[in-house]
Amino acid sequence: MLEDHKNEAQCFRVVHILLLLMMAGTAMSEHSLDTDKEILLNLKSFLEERNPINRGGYEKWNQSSSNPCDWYGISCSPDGARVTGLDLSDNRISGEMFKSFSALNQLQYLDLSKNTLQGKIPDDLRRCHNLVYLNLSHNLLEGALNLAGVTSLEKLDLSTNRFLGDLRLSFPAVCNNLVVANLSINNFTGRIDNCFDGCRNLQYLDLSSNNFTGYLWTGFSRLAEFSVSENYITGPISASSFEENCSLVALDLSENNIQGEVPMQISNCNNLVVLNLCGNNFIGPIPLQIGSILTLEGLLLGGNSFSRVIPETLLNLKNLAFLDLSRNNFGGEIQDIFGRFTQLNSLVLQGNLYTGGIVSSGIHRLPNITRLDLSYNNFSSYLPVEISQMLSLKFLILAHNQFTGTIPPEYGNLSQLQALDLSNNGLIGSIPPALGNLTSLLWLMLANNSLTGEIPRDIGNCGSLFWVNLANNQLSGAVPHELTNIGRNASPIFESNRQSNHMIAGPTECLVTQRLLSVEGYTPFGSLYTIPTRKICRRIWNQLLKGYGVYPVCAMGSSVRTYQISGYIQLSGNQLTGEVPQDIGKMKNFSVLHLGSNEFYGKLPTEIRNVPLVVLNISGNRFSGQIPVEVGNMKCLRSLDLSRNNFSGTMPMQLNNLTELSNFNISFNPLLAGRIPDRGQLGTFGKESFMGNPLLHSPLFDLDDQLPPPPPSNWQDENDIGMDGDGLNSGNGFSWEALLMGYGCGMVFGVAVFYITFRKGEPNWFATMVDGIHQWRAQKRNASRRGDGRKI
Ligand SMILES: *[C@@H]1O[C@H](CO)[C@@H](O)[C@H](O)[C@H]1NC(C)=O
Ligand SMILES: *[C@@H]1O[C@H](CO)[C@@H](O)[C@H](O)[C@H]1NC(C)=O
Ligand SMILES: *[C@@H]1O[C@H](CO)[C@@H](O)[C@H](O)[C@H]1NC(C)=O
Ligand SMILES: *[C@@H]1O[C@H](CO)[C@@H](O)[C@H](O)[C@H]1NC(C)=O
Ligand SMILES: *[C@@H]1O[C@H](CO)[C@@H](O)[C@H](O)[C@H]1NC(C)=O
Ligand SMILES: *[C@@H]1O[C@H](CO)[C@@H](O)[C@H](O)[C@H]1NC(C)=O
Ligand SMILES: *[C@@H]1O[C@H](CO)[C@@H](O)[C@H](O)[C@H]1NC(C)=O
Ligand SMILES: *[C@@H]1O[C@H](CO)[C@@H](O)[C@H](O)[C@H]1NC(C)=O
Ligand SMILES: *[C@@H]1O[C@H](CO)[C@@H](O)[C@H](O)[C@H]1NC(C)=O
Ligand SMILES: *[C@@H]1O[C@H](CO)[C@@H](O)[C@H](O)[C@H]1NC(C)=O
Ligand SMILES: *[C@@H]1O[C@H](CO)[C@@H](O)[C@H](O)[C@H]1NC(C)=O
Ligand SMILES: CC(=O)N[C@H]1CO[C@H](CO)[C@@H](O)[C@@H]1O
Repeated sequence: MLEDHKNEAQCFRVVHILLLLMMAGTAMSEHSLDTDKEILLNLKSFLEERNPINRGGYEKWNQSSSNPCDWYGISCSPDGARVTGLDLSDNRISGEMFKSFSALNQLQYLDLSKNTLQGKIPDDLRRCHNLVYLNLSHNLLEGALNLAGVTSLEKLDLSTNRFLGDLRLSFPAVCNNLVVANLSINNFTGRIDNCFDGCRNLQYLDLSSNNFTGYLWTGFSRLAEFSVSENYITGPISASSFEENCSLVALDLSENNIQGEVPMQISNCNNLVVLNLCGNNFIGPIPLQIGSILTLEGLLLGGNSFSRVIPETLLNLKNLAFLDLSRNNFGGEIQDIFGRFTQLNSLVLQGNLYTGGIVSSGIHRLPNITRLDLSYNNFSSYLPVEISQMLSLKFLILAHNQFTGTIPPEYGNLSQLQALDLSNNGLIGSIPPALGNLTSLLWLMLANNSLTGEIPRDIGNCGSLFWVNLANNQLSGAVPHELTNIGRNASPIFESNRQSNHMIAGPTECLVTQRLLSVEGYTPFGSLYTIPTRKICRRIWNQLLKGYGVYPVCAMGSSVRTYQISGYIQLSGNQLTGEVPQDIGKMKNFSVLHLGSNEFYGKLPTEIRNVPLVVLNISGNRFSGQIPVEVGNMKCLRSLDLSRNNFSGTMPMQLNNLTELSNFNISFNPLLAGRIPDRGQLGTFGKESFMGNPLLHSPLFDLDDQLPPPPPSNWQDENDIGMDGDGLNSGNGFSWEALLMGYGCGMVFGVAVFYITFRKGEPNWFATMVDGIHQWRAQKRNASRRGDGRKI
């Protein structure tokens, strides 16, 4: 009885507890806007904990309104009952990802792109069954990818992260509704050939810049756009991959190891606008059936071993604007047929083995060419005057050939010309004054020829000229003071490039960018860009052409840097003489001045302090007098080389104020006296920076024990630290070799698509243009990827 009572009471208690639990349970499962708000406030404190300063828009949550639907970055269902979208893109969020997104159980849209999120994607995300849009691109997320469970996804963007491993945990699990998937620029590995068969709705798939191996997925022909560029895909392409109803608009297989012939069935893809097969091992003929793809605007076949015959059928491609047949080992005279591609805008034949001249082919009569790149061949004729008839030319790249003779003054008639690159040829004679008529010119690259005479004062008329490289010629005479007028105003050109939806960039952009970036072993980008992919290169180039600064430059006397466009003057390795014009102070748009290994003399003008220089190299001249104390006020200097001159007096202590200096050389100025400080910036440099100066004293090392042997010859020195060569790698793990892999046709693709999508108003999906500097910095890329011997 007592027992019973006890039992009853116990039973009652159990029921009671159960009841309570059930009530609590229903209360918990009853989601509402209030619970959503609760979770968002948890998210807010989670983020605030990890981001004590520099918080994003989420910081204001709850400040203006208690209804979360009004909060920054939040969107709700049409009835306002639940939170359905969260956009914290570009919100300066770092740290790990929030682990309870699934508690927002109506969440359909999640955008955390362009932050610096780290670590793995938490398992919790797999429970977000309603997610339709997930964008985690441009972060530092890592680990294997498992999104199984996120089955409603339509758009997935994981590009530019550090994900690893193969895709099998997520694909085909997330495939049902998937339309867009961007996995590019990660570290994914493994095969792709059976991952996407189940993705019946897929239209846009970007797998570029990963480490995928194995054979190509054969199902791609039902997509609209497919890129697997920059991977390690092997094997032949099977003819059956090109189904009869192929709907591809853009196909990019560039920079892989795909072998064999290109199947003629490719012509089934009769909507193709861009076809990029660059940088593979294709052999055999270029299929003449390509000539029936009348929509084709970009055809990129460089870096393969196609046979030399270009099918006549390609002449039918009325829309063809871009033709790239670089690096195909074509020898002999340039094929005549190129002279008949009158529809072309860009013709890129660099890196072949062409010999002889170019006039016989008739390409100089092509009416609409804006870009002609014949660099890295073996042309050996005189520089053809006929090129001056190509009045639409904007980019003329003839570098690295054996062109001889003089520069025709008629080139001064190319009024649209923005880049003239004739470097590394055998050109003689003087620089024609008529080049001063090139008022659109941004680049003048004449380095490594045998040019003589003076720099014509007319060049000073080139008001938009920003990047001048005349190094390693035999130029003589004084630098005309008119030269200081260059680069005073390039806005009209930049403005017109901004207006132009046409492809202003192109395959040589990495080459030119390389030269731009690496003056004297200094790459302003070295510390900014650790992802040396062709995408970065293309963006930099595009930004430069539009006059958007890509690296920070500081104004006189200030160390505050702002993004602005800034040029260089590279005159080293000539026989230039005279004094540096005092007008030099006007050159506010220049950050690199290289006058090394010439015969300049006199004082270094104090006005130089007005130029926002980052690099100043005047070594190997006959400068004399005091080193101007004003140099100590050039706060942005990172590299200062005054070595091998006749400077005298005391070394100014103000140089110790140059806190950004990482390269300093004052050696072999034997008349220079003074004491080398043991602290401050100058105290950070070793003996090499000061040797050969017996009157200098250092508490740290002995400088007068012996006078070391004289420095190596100027020319040698130029090559060591010059515009090219090994100096390129000097910037903080930034490998140009890696960057240049894929230069050439590979990168045109994006540009071409940019052009096309812009023009047609289609989704701009291959070229996210100028998306800021900050995320480039954030992303780490193995600088040595692509270091696998692929040639430019
Ligand atoms: C993802 O976000 C990035 C950066 O915010 C944006 O450029 C990209 O277009 C987005 N991806 C998709 C598929 O919408
Ligand atoms: C890819 O993996 C390699 C080797 O594990 C590493 O060196 C590199 O930094 C990784 N790259 C990225 C983008 O995560
Ligand atoms: C294309 O054709 C194949 C058979 O050749 C068929 O299975 C597929 O459904 C077709 N695709 C479309 C989009 O029509
Ligand atoms: C050249 O360009 C002009 C203007 O864009 C165009 O009208 C003309 O048809 C083009 N010529 C050829 C041969 O494509
Ligand atoms: C280029 O031409 C020069 C002579 O003009 C010759 O010595 C050299 O071997 C040629 N190079 C190639 C790669 O054919
Ligand atoms: C081109 O330039 C040359 C020399 O500068 C000049 O004599 C000639 O008249 C110009 N030709 C045309 C067609 O403008
Ligand atoms: C081109 O340059 C030459 C030499 O500087 C000059 O005589 C001529 O007038 C210029 N022509 C034009 C069209 O500006
Ligand atoms: C100049 O010539 C040297 C020696 O041949 C070569 O190493 C270097 O690459 C050339 N410089 C440029 C700017 O191409
Ligand atoms: C620069 O250096 C001089 C001499 O060493 C010193 O007097 C001056 O305060 C320094 N100026 C700045 C801005 O640091
Ligand atoms: C994928 O992302 C990369 C890097 O963010 C971007 O360059 C590319 O255009 C994107 N591709 C698509 C298809 O959106
Ligand atoms: C991807 O390939 C690059 C270049 O071959 C290599 O350095 C890197 O280690 C690879 N990453 C992985 C994760 O295999
Ligand atoms: C500053 C502010 O508006 N705070 C409000 C945040 O929301 C809670 C309730 O959700 C209010 O009590 C606070 O006043």
